[in-house]
Amino acid sequence: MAIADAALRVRFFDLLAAAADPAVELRAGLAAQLATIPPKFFYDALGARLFEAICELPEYTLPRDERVIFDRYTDEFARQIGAGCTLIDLGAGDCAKAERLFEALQPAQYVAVDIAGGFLRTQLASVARRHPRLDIVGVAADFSRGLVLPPEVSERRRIVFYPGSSIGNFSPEEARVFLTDIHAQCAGGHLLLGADLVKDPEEIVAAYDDALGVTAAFNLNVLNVVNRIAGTDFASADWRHVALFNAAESRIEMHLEARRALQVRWPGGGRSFAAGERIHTENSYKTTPARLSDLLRAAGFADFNLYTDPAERFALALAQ
Ligand code: AVI
Repeated sequence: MAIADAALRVRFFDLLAAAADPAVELRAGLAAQLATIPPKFFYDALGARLFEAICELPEYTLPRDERVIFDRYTDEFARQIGAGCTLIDLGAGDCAKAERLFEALQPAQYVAVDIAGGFLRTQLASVARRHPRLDIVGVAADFSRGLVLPPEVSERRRIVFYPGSSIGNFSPEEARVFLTDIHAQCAGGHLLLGADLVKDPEEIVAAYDDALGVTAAFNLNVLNVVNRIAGTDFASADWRHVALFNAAESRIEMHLEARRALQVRWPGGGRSFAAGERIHTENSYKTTPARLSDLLRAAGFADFNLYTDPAERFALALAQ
């Protein structure tokens, strides 16, 4: 469904209504023996703002590590990609990372995709004001189970931009399936992918359990989102944020832990949680250059280069 924004020339498509019922998905995850809430539900308007705040935290160095690589290699990326591309920004958020590439890439079309549709719409209005001649398409969609793009998205010289290590929020097998689909959708174009690299576990845990408690607020806010979508009666004060590094899986895990024995109800159901019982809310896999290369190959990208910061904390892959 296109909502014309004639004044700003942003064509906006809300594909969320056509997706599977999120209330059903959430209640099934909560009813499971090991309760889960998928991380895509973090990003309501407040969650998106809290994630922006996380990116400013001293402990969460990932955006700065990634920025070092962009500062050094953006011109080289632009040379390889060529001008006039269709820049498809997955999980666009505030669109800032993609916008920093506009000058070098000179895209013919900018396509921003995000599950936080209202937030994205607001951000795109600002992007359109700053880039009045750019063809802009906004898509509110949950692409975690496959990317569907409206026909208005050009197939010409596509570059799928997936920075920030969101690929790490998929399991390795889910990431392979997801990138295989992206490979097909690139239609011979490029993928520019970010991935956080393994480092000292204490440092990783601090990045997901910061001293100010911003990540705790981000994690707890998901309960408010779930209450709205699934009709549950969570009280965030009954839960505590837990972040731990699972070395065997090379991932940080975020959980919400019940502070006391309690009941959670929703229309047509409910469950009890014992004191200390957890809801698993997010995995964030930390990779190595070798594992990232294997993943790209397995997804069908035969031709790629990896770029890291000097301390090898983060990697960007430009793949074709
Ligand atoms: C969006 N994603 C890459 C972030 C991450 O690091 O996994 C989400 C996040 N969760 C807690 N802090 C940041």
